Amino acid sequence: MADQRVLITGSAGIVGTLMRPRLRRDGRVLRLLDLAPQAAAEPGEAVELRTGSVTDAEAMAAACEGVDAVIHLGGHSRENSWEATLEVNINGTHTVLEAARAAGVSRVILASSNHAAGFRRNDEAGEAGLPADSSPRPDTYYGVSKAAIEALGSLYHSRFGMDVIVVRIGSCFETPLPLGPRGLTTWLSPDDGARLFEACLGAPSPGYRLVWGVSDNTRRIYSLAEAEALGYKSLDDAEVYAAQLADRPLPTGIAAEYVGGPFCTAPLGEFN
Ligand code: 15L
Repeated sequence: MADQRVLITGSAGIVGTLMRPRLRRDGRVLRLLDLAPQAAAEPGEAVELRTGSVTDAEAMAAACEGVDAVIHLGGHSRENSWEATLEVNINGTHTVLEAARAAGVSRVILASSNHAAGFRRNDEAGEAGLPADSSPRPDTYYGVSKAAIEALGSLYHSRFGMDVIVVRIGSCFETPLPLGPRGLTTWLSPDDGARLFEACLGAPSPGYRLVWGVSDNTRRIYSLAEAEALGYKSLDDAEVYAAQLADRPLPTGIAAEYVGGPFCTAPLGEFN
């Protein structure tokens, strides 16, 4: 049987770098696309390195050739100017989806963010957690761009029958420590991140789905039910880091009340 070929955009970014070793599988080739330099292939590592921008239609058309699925992580991962956010995150995602459609790629996984729903109140989350399909309440231009790509993904599913899974990622870092106490709520461990992407790649005929990307943290406020319905099972809990964060100041005011935390008060349009 031919190898499965998975294109990862933004593969040199934080999440891409964490996923590269974790999404390695026999029978799978990872095609890794980024503008930034990437580590050379390790011996035996089945990767195809591509340099290019998600806003470049020609580069994306070439990157999507012969691909079975796309994991689209590329784009600005924090607040930026409106123009840059529009161009890279929204136009870039449109370019990726269009290239995937034209190449006959049947499955696209889009990295959204908790900041698409950043102005939802933490206390909205009931026992099961905030539902993954809560309508957008962005906290930044960045959050608006993530809400827009959720809508684009839905459009490409409805119009072209593509399977599109959108993951509203909490905070995917090696540990929750750089994030402070909020990370005990929002952390998606890298291993759980890989489990979630595997579930997204493997779920039979998912159609359009919107799921939270979070570990089963003791202090979790996002629902896991939607990701679990795809076959995801979290094995990590940020709480194991709680003692190391005990001395760090707790968020206060708006940052404490809303899902987006400090993004809710970050100056709009300013790179941070
Ligand atoms: C995000 O969407 C960012 O990409 C990431 O850098 C983190 O700041 C994360 O949200 C978060 O909310 O912690």
